[in-house]
Amino acid sequence: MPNHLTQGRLTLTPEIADALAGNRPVVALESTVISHGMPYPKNLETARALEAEVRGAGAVPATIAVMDGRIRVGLDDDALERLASAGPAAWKLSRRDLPVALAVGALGATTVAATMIAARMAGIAVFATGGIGGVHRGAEHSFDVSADLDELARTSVCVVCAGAKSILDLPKTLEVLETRGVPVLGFGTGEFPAFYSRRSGLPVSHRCDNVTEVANILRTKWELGLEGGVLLANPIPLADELDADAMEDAIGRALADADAKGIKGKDVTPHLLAALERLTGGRSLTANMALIRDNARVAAGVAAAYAALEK
Ligand code: PSU
Ligand code: MN
Repeated sequence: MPNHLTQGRLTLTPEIADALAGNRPVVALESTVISHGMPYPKNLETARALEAEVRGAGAVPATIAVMDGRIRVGLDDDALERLASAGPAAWKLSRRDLPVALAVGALGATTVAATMIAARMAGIAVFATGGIGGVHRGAEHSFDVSADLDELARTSVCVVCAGAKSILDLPKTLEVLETRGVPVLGFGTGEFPAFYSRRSGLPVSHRCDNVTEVANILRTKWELGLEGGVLLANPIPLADELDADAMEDAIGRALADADAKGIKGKDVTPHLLAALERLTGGRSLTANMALIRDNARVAAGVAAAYAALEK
């Protein structure tokens, strides 16, 4: 990899390093959604489409993954192909796994938590994903609460998502975010979106109607020394929304299937995503691809507005 910039364990592409040095907008993108969230080759198609979406909206995309003992910030076409074709054979890396994968030289995809860590190290303020991890249904028994929530509490990055899937317990997820001091902003909505549906009936902490307002909130939070993330929830585009009752039915079956098979720990979320895709005849996948592209577009707008404030 000639001409790549290295900073500690990070390897940045020259384009990303230049953009950051020149205070031009950069958007981080995660890779677990590529390896564990979608099947090959739709995952590769989505990864490329996301990068194009970010570029089309005037920012530089930075897809993040772990390869050959380095945190790669910005993946070229070969690297994207390598990760997408590995699929679930790549490690799924959250905060606890990141040092292990680097030390042993594993191929790893970063979750929301690990992508936030890498983005922060690189100096990238805005990150787009599909859905965040959260408090799982039945967490009072399983204790299954995603490390994404703790990361949002401590790492200063704005995460643009379409809310969270109702494979999770959304009221409990929002309670934890409130306790841990994470602003949950609705983009053009006062309601926290439920991934496939634009509505959940649950309020966000504040509604924002434009990217400048979001950027001002980011700057104010971090200037105050209040470290930690901000969640920007952007509802799925109207045309791509799925029927809420049908999805609830599919989610019930996916949960029952995971339970019957005794799926635990970090395998739960990927298992549920794959089951949903089967149960909806691929419609969940199409919706997922559409919403994540829209999030990439919005994130690019936020990154541009934030960069403009720093000028
Ligand atoms: N939710 C989705 N799609 C995803 C994920 C979550 O709707 O692809 C992925 C993200 O990478 C997220 C991770 O950070 O799963 C959360 O995993 P866990 O629940 O094991 O913390
Ligand atoms: Mn978990």
